[in-house]
Amino acid sequence: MQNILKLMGYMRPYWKQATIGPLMKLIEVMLELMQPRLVQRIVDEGIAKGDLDLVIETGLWMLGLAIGGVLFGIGNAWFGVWVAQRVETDVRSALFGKIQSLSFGNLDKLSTGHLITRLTNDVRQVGEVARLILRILSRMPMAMVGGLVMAIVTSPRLGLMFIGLAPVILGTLILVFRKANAMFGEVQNRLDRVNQVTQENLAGVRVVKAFLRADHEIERFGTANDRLMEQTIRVTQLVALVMPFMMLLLNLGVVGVIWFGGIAVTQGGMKLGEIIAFINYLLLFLQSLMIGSMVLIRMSRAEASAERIVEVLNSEPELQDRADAKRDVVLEGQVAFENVTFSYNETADDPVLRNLNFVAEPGQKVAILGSTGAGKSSLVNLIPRFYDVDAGRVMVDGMDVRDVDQGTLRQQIGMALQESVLFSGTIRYNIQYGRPDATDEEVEAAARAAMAHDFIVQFPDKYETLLGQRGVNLSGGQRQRIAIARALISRPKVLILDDSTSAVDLETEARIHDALEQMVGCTSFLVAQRISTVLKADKILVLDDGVLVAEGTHQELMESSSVYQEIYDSQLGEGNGYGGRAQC
Ligand code: DCP
Ligand code: MG
Repeated sequence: MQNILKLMGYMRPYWKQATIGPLMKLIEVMLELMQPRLVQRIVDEGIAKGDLDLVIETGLWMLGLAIGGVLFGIGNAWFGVWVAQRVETDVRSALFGKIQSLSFGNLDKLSTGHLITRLTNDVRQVGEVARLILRILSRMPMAMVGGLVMAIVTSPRLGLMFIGLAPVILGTLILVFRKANAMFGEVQNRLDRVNQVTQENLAGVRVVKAFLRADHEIERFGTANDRLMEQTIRVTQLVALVMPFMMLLLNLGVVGVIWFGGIAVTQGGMKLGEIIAFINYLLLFLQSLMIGSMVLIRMSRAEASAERIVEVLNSEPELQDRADAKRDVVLEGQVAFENVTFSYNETADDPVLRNLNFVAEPGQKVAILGSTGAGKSSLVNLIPRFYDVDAGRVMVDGMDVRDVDQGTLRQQIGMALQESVLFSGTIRYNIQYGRPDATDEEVEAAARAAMAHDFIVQFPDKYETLLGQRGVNLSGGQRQRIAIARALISRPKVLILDDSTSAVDLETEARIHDALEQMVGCTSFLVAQRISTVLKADKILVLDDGVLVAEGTHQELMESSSVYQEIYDSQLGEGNGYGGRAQC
């Protein structure tokens, strides 16, 4: 229960309301505790002695107390909901904020499906627990202790009944509690799986349709869904057993009281009102115990959720800024790799990049060429320090990127990631995403440089055209060009385009590169598959399986690098074979 209790710490800012609410519950219970005594008075002193005035007077008291109880109950509900809802919202915000602060490395490990479950279902569970604690559980101590004390005060002899019942009830509760706890954990795991399958399916629903795999997906989803159902049924059935069992014990208790009490009454040692009052206190005690234990079971269910939330909240971003990290430095744009070795998984014995060395001077255009999987994206991701190197150093302007504040560094690096992800919103919003205070002229200039202006103005709404989620209503090449404009708009000192023109036709691609050429003062890294893209670069880096096999201008490489010549021949040389065609 430690995680759920930890999250209840989010009540702290609202401690006043979180205290007033349960206090009101306390008063409500106290008023309730007086009722059975009044009933006893009506029966033993009013009815038995024919004193009508006493009956009416006591009745009015009971009515007044009942009304008071309702009012305090309403107050408790009001404050309970008020606080619980805020706790839920605050936990959700904290979680969301934490996710934003995590590094690429952390995010590679947490799947989107899991994060969505945490942000929605898990957070709701925590809010529900806060509500239950403030509204129901706060009743338990007072009702149980008060009920017990009042019952014994009312009738010490019948009070012995408690001693027989209590161990049985408590024992059962603890047993069920333990078992349910573990089972609820499994429910959450299976719910995770359902969410993961759903999320993956929705993200790739077009692929599913293209490959006619809907049946397979339905089956996959069905399996996960059924497994969730089975486990939920199992645990719900277990918990459902508790109520009838408790009712049985409760009724046995009542029968016991009436049995022994009845004998005592006929023998003249006890009055009828005493038994009635005692039964009422017994009921109050047992009901609170039952409802309270239900709440505890709910809490143990929420513990699994809380654990997953706390796990994210406690995770530290893999990349931290040093305390003395340099802020507010203005970059010239020199980038250098010194003996860089990098792998995503430090235990892997085959690193993704091995012993890389090169220097890109400010303003140079550097092209990175290499087959798929060679490590091109990995290389450029090291420049804005999305990941840390295993060995060696990545330098900007002679500073190790680990010595520069991440914000300062990334602000001056414009990047179009390999997968051009856009957000729902207008085209202008998406371009301005790179620099929210950019003016309309700057947006247009960036769009022109990225060869996006012409197609944007052909839309009826031009820059105000609304994009769907992830920019679905654009073609792949259009999306790439908006992503380039987004990278350009911050007028970065270092520009990285990771295969950003792969879906653009050759002519437009050439024009984009011409436009980039005009942009002075920015060091650019162009990851490319096509050799035509790299012909004009100041420097071409040829990567092969994580190793830098050649470096130089087109002319130099044509003379010195056989790997480069091969690529050239296969794409632009005689025959233009694009070798190794797949057979149809
Ligand atoms: N890799 C990994 N974990 C990631 C990303 C990549 O383990 N989060 C691995 C897969 C490849 C290697 O790293 O074996 C290099 O991947 P890159 O994405 O750097 O490769 P490229 O960018 O060169 O390939 P492509 O041209 O397909 O984009
Ligand atoms: Mg790549």
